[in-house]
Amino acid sequence: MYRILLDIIDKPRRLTVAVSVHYYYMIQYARGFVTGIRQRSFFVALPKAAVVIGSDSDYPVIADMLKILKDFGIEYEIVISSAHRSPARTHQYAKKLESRGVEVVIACAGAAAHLAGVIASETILPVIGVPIDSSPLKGIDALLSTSMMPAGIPVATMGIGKSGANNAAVLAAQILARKDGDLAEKLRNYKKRLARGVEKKDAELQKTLNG
Ligand code: C2R
Repeated sequence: MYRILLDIIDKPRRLTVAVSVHYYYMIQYARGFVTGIRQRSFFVALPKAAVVIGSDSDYPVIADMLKILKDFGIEYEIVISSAHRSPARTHQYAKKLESRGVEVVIACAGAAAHLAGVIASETILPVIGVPIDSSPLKGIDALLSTSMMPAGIPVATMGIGKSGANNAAVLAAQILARKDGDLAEKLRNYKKRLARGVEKKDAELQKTLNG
């Protein structure tokens, strides 16, 4: 890609192009400070996955999910936005996801969790919902509010809490792997590791029981 660009652009213009690209990223970065929606890093490629949480109190439940995304090598961004408490920010963020190159969204919220549904209403990207067990109803409320969407606006709803959050990362990887052979291979290896883990546990159990 860069080689093709270098061939097309003649030498005197290369500096101009480089400076323009540099300023473009500087402007994007500065804009991030104003809107509160930042790229993960100045130089890093645009994120493929967007993780949205309704509150900072949800973070401990989804921390492992971020590790799974990282292990799969998926560029992601994470933002706090609430469909209830910051509706304008949530709508604005959801509307821009597709044009920013994001390919899959993971929306995580507890209690009366309308976050995933509201994001899904503003984008044609696949939205994965994670119900967080943060309320006295221990996530049952969030599970129903995330999953029981009106026909036409689907949210791929995971199970409640940490395992649901981890599955959201795996499902996001599976969606992205349709266009990414390396990621597909990582997923195949991931499944093999899971199977080996079960065999190991079974061997240990048999050893304990049979001496
Ligand atoms: P606080 O801990 O901030 O009081 O939030 C959050 O996801 C969190 O689990 C309590 C819970 O409220 C959830 N929340 C939503 C939405 N915004 C925040 N369900 C929403 O817009 O759907």
